[in-house]
Amino acid sequence: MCGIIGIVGKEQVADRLVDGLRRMEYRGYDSAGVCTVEGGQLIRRRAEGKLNNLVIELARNPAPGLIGIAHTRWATHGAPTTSNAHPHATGEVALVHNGIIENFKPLREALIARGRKFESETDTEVVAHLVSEQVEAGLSPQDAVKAVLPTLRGAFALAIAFRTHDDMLIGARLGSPLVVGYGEGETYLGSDALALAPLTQKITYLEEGDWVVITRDGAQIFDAANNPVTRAIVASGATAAAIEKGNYRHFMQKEIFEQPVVVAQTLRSYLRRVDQSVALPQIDFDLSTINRVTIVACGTSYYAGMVAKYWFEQFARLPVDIDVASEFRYRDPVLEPGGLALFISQSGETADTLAALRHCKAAGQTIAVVVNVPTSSMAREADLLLPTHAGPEIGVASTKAFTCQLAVLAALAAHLAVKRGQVSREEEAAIVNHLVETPAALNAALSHDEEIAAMAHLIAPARDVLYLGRGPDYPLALEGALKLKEISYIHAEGYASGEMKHGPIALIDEAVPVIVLAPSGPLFEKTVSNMQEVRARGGKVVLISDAEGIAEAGEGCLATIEMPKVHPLIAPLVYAVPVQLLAYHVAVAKGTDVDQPRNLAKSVTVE
Ligand code: HGA
Repeated sequence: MCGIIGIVGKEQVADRLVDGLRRMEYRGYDSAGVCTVEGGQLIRRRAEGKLNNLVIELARNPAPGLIGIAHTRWATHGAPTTSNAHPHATGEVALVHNGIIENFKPLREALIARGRKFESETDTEVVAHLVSEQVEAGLSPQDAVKAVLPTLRGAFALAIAFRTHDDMLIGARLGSPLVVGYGEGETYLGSDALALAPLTQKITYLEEGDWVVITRDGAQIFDAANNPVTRAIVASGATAAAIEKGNYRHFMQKEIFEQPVVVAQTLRSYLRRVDQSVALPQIDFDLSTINRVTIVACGTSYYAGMVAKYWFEQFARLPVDIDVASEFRYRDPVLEPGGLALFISQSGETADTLAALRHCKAAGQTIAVVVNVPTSSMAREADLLLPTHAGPEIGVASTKAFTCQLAVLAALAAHLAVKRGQVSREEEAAIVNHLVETPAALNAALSHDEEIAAMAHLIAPARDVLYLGRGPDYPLALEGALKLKEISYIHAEGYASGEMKHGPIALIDEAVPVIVLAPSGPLFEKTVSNMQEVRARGGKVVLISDAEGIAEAGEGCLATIEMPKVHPLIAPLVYAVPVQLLAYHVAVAKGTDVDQPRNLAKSVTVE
């Protein structure tokens, strides 16, 4: 959330800064701004709303200069107005910030008492004043930053420009990600390597507590104790093409359709076709000794974790505890020795999940992470890194990252089952064969795109929608409801089918469509009974099932969507597709901003 970029360049930077912001728009889009340094002046341009407003502002009032910083905001403190947009500046200093300065109130009060005037409601502005105070007192930019950083609590990635220095920027990170990029006679700062993709592939990921001075000649990095340190320069691999829409109307649509390929790509790195076994990355501890798994995640990743709970229990007979990260950390969970704590996050930077990871690490748990960004903070702090290979996910509503997470978790469940002697070699081979069939099944599910688009008008007028599922399809019901809420703004709830009669059935009337996820199988009859309870009360049902299920229970439904008949293990991956497509087409029918839904942003780096 919030994207930041800085360039110390050889050529004009304003357009290139905006281009970088465009690549990070998924991180925040409620306002944006740039500040360049030229002729001993800070030249600042900001605009409320989408990035295009900043482009218009810059066309009216250009910001010349070879050095600058820029920001795309997802507001935490203060409304998304121009005066709250970053960069925040004093006469001497301008800065952009990703994160939250948790102690900003006392800092702000003290600054006001010392006569400083504030022009925004943000937490960020205190940092500009604190650094400025030091500079005005005669300290060098380096010494000023060094003096201020230890006074800040919370999370930050910062890029700071100084009025009297048109040859350097200072960056700092604690809790929020920041990378340094190296060009030819130019150096960059960015929230992620993607932002810098067209500028450079040579990247350094700063460590927690690091701060950095960048000049045209390179970067000098210091750790939290102000010791000069060397951090590795790596090839980022991020390509500008990876974040283009191609022929699709929206990133979300493109990402839904990429699923067969990226799930296959992900599975390839976990399944050994030669002996039909599951292979995990090398680790130096014995997974068979694990006696409990604690899964922690947020949002869609949490629902992937819920599916995994069914799998780990069923296949590996491992007890599983699961919680959302923001609750987990503060409820003082009991973490016994021998436990595996498993964290799931697309970005690997989700602040709540990262904090929970550190909590579990301190409590002696073995740490495993399923992340889509292998250079992320979570990846770097894990004992066992299980990457998904979804490629950059730009649509704010997660789709391909979710199915890739499920693919990895299914492989992990099978591996744990083998390790614990719960599954024979033959059974493992059978599981691998089912997983190998997933991409084809995803393609079959995607072939219903047009049909789902055609029925979107049935759901679009609804004020409320319910989703029902049982077993591993219950988290899918939750995920379906979340997708619809996120991008179409229709109120939606997911329930375990059997829970209907314990409350939600009171909501049923003709105006509340009920989407039932029910592959044929052992739980089908039960779900169909719950579906009949809905229908008996005038409820309109959309049944998502396979041919067998639809033949048995499809009559009288508002609509049916036929999925291929698949093994129960891969059903959650396959059934993710129709709920994604339904949410997508309903949002398109309603004319909402699919890729940048209101109030949301991706890569949630604040708690
Ligand atoms: N707290 C700052 C930055 C917000 C942010 O990083 N969001 O992800 C603000 O509200 O402007």
